[in-house]
Amino acid sequence: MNDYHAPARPLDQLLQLLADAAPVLILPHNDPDPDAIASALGLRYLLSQRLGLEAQVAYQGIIGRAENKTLVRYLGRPLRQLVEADLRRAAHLILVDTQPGAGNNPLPADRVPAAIVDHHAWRAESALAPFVDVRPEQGATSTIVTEYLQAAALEPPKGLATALFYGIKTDTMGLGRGAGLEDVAAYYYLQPLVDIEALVEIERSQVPASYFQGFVTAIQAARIYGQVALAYIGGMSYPDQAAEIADLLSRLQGVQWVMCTGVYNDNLMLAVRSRSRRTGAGQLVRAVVGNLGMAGGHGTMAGGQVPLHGADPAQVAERLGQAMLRQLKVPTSKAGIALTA
Ligand SMILES: [Mn+2]
Repeated sequence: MNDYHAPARPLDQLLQLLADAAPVLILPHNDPDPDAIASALGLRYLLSQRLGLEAQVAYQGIIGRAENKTLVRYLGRPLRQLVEADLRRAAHLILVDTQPGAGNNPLPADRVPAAIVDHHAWRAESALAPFVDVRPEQGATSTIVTEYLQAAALEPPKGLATALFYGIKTDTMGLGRGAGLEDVAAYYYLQPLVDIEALVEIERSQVPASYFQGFVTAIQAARIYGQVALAYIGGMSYPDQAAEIADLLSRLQGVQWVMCTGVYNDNLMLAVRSRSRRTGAGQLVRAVVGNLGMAGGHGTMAGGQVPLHGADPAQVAERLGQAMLRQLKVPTSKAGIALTA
């Protein structure tokens, strides 16, 4: 499943494919994170510098995390929300940090993207695209795009370098998670080009009061079943909230696996974390979600979403929690222990 699908001379192939000057639309995954945003912008910069082609970058969903909002504000809001007409207008679609059928991008079912650049597990649907660069062994798509820029002898301007650096930094937790040698090389290549003041501003972004309320709710809702922590946090003001809380709970002593669920736009969003080499987060979330929705991710972190279609989200969360415990062979009869009194 983790096949490496990197072309031999990716830069040349990509530029050749898009040299017909037809309109290009770059699509990061929905609710784009820094890695998706930076890789989309890096590709756009490459195309403008090497082909004189002004590609559009548009996303579905929202940029919710305070840090990500600060990042796009700092970059001058270079990407916008996708509208239906964008897809029709574009002759070439490029998917970054996602693949066809992953369930987290706006690619229409009847369109084949011209190019796919991603670091998630290989999906069979990707084989149809004329250009595919999928490298699951790498920690960030920003690393792949940085390599393209280097191959094209293009030094990224300060803003783009900062975004790419932050993309690698967040996706690999500062090179600590799932980073390969290429990520390390790209990270240190970018480091002297980074706008340090801006990066500090981004990382220290202030958050609304609801952010703290979300943590209070989550910590009160958390239940510990041996090495497993489950938390259903109800309504969320942005879809990343479940992931932030899952990250926090995965630091609890003795915990190996975390699943945090919450509601956003009539979907139950899932964030799963694993500290175990035996059962990774990606395989876990796929097993838990099954055919109820979409799921995907890496060994240590993964996510998914289940459309609610009006169902009671607390009940759906409960069922998924039971499925998670069954997967991890925790007796489901066991009562969970609250984190706080
Ligand atoms: Mn990524």
